[in-house]
Amino acid sequence: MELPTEQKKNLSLQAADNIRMLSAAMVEKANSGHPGGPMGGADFMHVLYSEFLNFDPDDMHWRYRDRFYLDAGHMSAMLYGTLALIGNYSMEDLANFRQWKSPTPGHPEIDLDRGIENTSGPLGLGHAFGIGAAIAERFLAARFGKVVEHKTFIYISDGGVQEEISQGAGRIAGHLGLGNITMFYDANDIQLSSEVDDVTSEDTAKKYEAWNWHVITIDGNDHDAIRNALKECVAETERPSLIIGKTVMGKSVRDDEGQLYEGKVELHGKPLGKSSASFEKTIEGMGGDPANPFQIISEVAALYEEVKARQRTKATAQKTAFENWAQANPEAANKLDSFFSKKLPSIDWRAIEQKPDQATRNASSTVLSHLADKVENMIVASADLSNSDKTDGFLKKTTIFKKGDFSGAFFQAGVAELTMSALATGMALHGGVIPVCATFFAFSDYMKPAIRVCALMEQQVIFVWTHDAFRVGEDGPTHQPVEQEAQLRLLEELQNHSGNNSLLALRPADGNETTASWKLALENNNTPTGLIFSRQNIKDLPTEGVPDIGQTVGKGAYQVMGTESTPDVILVANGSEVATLVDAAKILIQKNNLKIKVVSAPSEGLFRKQSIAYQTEILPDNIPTYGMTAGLPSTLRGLVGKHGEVWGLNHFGYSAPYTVLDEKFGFTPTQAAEKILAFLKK
Ligand SMILES: Cc1ncc(C[n+]2csc(CCOP(=O)(O)OP(=O)(O)O)c2C)c(N)n1
Repeated sequence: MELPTEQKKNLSLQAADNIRMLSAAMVEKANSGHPGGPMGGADFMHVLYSEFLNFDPDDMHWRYRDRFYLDAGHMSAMLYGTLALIGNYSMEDLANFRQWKSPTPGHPEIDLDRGIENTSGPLGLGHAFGIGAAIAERFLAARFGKVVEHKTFIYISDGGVQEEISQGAGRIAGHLGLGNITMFYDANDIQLSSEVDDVTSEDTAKKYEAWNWHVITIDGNDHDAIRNALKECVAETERPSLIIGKTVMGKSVRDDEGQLYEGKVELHGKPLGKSSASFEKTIEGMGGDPANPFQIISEVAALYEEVKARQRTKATAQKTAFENWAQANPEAANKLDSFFSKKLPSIDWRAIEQKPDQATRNASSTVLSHLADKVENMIVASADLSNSDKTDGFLKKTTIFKKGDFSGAFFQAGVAELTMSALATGMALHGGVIPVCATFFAFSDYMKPAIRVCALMEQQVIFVWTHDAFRVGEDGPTHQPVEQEAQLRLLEELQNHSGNNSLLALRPADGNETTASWKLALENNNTPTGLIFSRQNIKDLPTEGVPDIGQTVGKGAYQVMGTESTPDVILVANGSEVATLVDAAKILIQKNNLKIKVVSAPSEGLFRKQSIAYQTEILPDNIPTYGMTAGLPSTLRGLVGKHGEVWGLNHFGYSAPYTVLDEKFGFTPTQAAEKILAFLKK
């Protein structure tokens, strides 16, 4: 039965108040957290979830659901409170906010069962994930049509708008005309330690309009205004929409006297009871029971039962339409299913012919060119370096994304590495696509915050980094990666929540290893992978006696060159330094009659996951081991053991042709041979 309009309005407000009360109670009970933002945003959340967002309450994983991405992770209580109204959290879950192993961590972590689409906390990333997801939706819609279409809703706050990534994400969304996006900007004029006016005087509406967004400014606590704005934005299909909701920080908060105490900086990040506000008076003011605040008001519960019933009916109708389509289009439906279920097409990796002695970035290009014909759901991106990072091997076979045309599979991100990484992560979160993004290795520093959260969320994003060493030479020290690989090896070591290495980082040594590394990257669908490629040509490694290259690279480290008896020394490296060590070994064998084993170790993280027996077979700890890396010596320290030695770079490079740098920095085979002899004499 439909309620009369007036009653509906009151009920709507009651539901928002319910979210406010739950949010305040969570923070109060945990004695830590952020009550003010959630209390201001509750009105939008209620209207969105009860009237606009399409989802199936019985199947939160439904592939074609509308997506909701929260940028402001500190407002987690608001999201948990809203999702509690649809039954995805119990009152006990909420009461355990921020506690050990509770499903309600301080900042939300991806949990599709409960409706959490993304991990958020580092401001700015969450909304870029949403925009990435919207790109994935357009990509799939261009191939499968209406049945896969859905909307993407995003929630951003002042902090997210101020983070620089919003410039890249906003530019891209406007440029690509992503009309499937509606972003609510919770503009409450207050941030963590200051008022917004203290840090900016920009006209945010004009800024987004300049990027081709459709912008509406409303009273963000007025339910009818929110409703009308959402209606208008959902109808807009040519441009992304921004609703600037002027909200009140700590809406409905009261002080000890029972007077409203709203819009204060101190309400941002501490329990009401620890501020000049009163938790009890605040809850009472909204009609709740301060002694028992973890409650869903019965009328609100009934309203959400209706919401769920309506959602079920709608989802069922949409699923039936999908089934009809699938029956009429079995081939397309199978393909779509394989995309979402991460089934790869059969790829004949041996058919990929690598030219001898080439740069691994070129070898990567050869692989990409092959994959462009085979892996139809790969999206490759580059931050304006496609002809240098050699993703152009893929680009030559497809076209770039354009407004209204997502039939191609290449995303020119522009010079925006962090944005590109976060968008790629969002594409992965959406599902159905395999995102790849590329730039120079030195600029992986610009991507690190997104890589970290991507790793935490266990998403398959393939990062391609070329120009992997000081051998970018003439470009000077700014472009010469030195400590970057060591950082990635740390991320490999860091375990994700599933107990796996949070990243797979591979630095292949030649063309064959490059093909094998790409295979591993594509098959590794539960963590990000970093592929690190050289700019300069590299001599191929000897393959004599090496079993299947795919398998050996897959073990993280393997023997490239051996000796019948116990070696006098083991040489270990990855990337182009392996070929240098092979040449050094040849000198030492010939001139000094040494017995030498050379090990290529494209991924220490992967190697450490092998059996102890394998690890000791490849790198026994009773034989002197010498490592060489173009990065910081610590890159290889773990592999050479405590008696070993590593030759690496412990300083920024200098500008000069790379052959000169090789000489000056001690990276020629002759120099390596001398250093190894000196090491053995110690
Ligand atoms: C990248 C990043 N920097 C800093 C923070 C710490 N932080 C959390 S919230 C916040 C500012 C919040 O202001 P706003 O976005 O307006 O949220 P509100 O105060 O309205 O809750 C800051 C600086 C963060 N979470 N992420």
